Amino acid sequence: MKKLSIFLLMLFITSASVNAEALTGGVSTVGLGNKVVDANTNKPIPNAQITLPKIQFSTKSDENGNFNLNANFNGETIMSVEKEGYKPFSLTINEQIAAKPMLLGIQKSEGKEVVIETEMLHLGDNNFSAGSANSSQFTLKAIGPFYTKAFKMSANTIGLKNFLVIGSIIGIDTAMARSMKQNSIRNAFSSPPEVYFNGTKIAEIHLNGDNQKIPLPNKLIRADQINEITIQTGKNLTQRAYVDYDDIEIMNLSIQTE
Ligand SMILES: [Ca+2]
Repeated sequence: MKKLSIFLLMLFITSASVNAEALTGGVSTVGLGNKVVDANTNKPIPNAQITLPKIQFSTKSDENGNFNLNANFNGETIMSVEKEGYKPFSLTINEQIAAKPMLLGIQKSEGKEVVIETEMLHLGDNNFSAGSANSSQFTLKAIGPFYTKAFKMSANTIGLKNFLVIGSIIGIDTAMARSMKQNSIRNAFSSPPEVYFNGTKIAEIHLNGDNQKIPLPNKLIRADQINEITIQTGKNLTQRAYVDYDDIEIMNLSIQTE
């Protein structure tokens, strides 16, 4: 057993030095060669914070916008990029995506969006199947079946188009998510998460993905007053013995006005 561990250790050291050589030679290897740029100008963005909340990995881009993901994770995970003056950005990645160089274009904030939440949220009950979409992802304790946030909207938003933008959402186990092969559960599926704006249901979310934009009906906006967004997760429709909420994770909520 000891011999085996020493052998494995040697193997590890050997492969690590191969990677190091590739790096100094300027060749991209696993997790290397990623860059953050301004989506409009393509100019590199230094000092952006790149985070994988699942495994509490965090790094910053260098003066040329470059960063490495020296992180181990399995399955899909949410990666977020934060930089002052820019819109919060997140992306669902997996090992295959992370193995290739990633070019991330982030957009300058125009002051037209209201950031509602930048922390990763886990809705549900921490009871989920191993085949669930992104089940290996769940490390945060569930805050319960719903999330609510109050925020102010100015009077001029009524004449414009307004959206709730969900940066990333994973773990949804609806029939549609199953048919799109977003999970590997064979015998169960859940109702979709529902979105409420000032008490009225405005959307159902059937699929996992990034940057989902949900229109906010203008007639529901309370101008210059407190407005409220609620996201309620679905229920497992094949479990009748008890209530099993669909465990999902959400990152980066904002209201955008166009
Ligand atoms: Ca559950």
